Amino acid sequence: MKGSIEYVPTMPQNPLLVTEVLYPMLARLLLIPTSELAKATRPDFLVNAQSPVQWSGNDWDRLEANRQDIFDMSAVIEQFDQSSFLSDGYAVLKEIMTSEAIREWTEALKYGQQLNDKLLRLDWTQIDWHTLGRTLPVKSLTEDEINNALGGSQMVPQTDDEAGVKTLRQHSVLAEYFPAGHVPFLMNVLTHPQMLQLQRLCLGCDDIYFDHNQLLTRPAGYAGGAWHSHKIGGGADNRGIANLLEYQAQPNFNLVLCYPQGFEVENDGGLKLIRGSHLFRDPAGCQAASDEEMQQGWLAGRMHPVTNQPLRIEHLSLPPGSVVCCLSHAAHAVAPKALDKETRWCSLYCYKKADDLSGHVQPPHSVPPVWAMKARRGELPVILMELFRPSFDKELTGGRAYDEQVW
Ligand SMILES: O=C(O)CCC(=O)C(=O)O
Ligand SMILES: [Fe+2]
Repeated sequence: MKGSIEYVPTMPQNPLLVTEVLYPMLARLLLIPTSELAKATRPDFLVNAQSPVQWSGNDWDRLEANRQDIFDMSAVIEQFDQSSFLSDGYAVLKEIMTSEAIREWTEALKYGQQLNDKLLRLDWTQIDWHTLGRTLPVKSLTEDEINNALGGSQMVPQTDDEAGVKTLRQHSVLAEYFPAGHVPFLMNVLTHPQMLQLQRLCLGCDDIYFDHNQLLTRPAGYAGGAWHSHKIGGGADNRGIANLLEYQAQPNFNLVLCYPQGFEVENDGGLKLIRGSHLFRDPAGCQAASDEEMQQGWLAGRMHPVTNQPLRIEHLSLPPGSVVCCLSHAAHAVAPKALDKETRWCSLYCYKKADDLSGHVQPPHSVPPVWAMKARRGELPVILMELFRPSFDKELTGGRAYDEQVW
């Protein structure tokens, strides 16, 4: 009908896992060649010829053939202790990146941010919305909203999809979400044997899976991030204190925060954490807007369940080339960034394990549909297909398509 706007429901988080019949415009998307969908996720104006979502078999072979070390594994082994990691919920690994990795990682994060900024500035009517499974948005971001989001992460408003931001996030058109699909070095890291070895050490098992990947860029003037922790789903949240054996058996997530340029302890966008907080499994209660509120609230009188020492806030300061691994439920926050400081660069890679009791793996929070489709169709290297398996294998997820989560 002329003048009417076609109603299209939003794409489910993991469309290959849902059992209900999808609306035709969404169902179409899952049937087209992945090259067509990949092209729609990379509008011409982004001008990114190297984008891994458009790689051929030769490009994947080249990645494998040219891999260099990213970590000094002897430094990792020296600093990492599995039992401390399980009881602290954190492993702080200082200066473990090779000097070449520091250089390339920093460049990659800057480039990813440039792509994100470029998309924010350009004309979204040029985007092939139909192939992305929705109609042309009726609203645009305002000038202020765009300016506020430029140069940083998690700043684009997305409480609804009226301007199309949720769609651009889910499909990783916005490079801050799944930047490994935009920047070759970040894909190298995601699939790198040394990164995967680190995950196996942290999660304490051989079979590991990918969950999500983001840029976490904190520019001068960043206001700081409140205290929070992340849910796991699958019935493992808000269940009260767990002992270490019970904790290890859960379908845990490992958030890996990679800081190629590090940060200082104060007003530099640095990470703050509370060792032992994860064992309380309390993402609903363990929240606070400031350190003071945390100290007077959730933290007051709490003891580490293993060491029996009072829980306390730590403000980290990290040299370049450092990585922080953070187990599910572990409380963390981010310091503000002063106006006269340089941007803090970070990329987050989140991996996870199965529930030891059921064997099930939680559905991923953010594998873009085109990557799930490539994985299911056998278009990716075997390791990537296995890492992405929870995005398409209903048996592995125990029939779950998503879990209610806040990131
Ligand atoms: O920016 C950081 O260092 C951490 C951000 C964070 O905690 C999050 O995105 O959940
Ligand atoms: Fe977080």
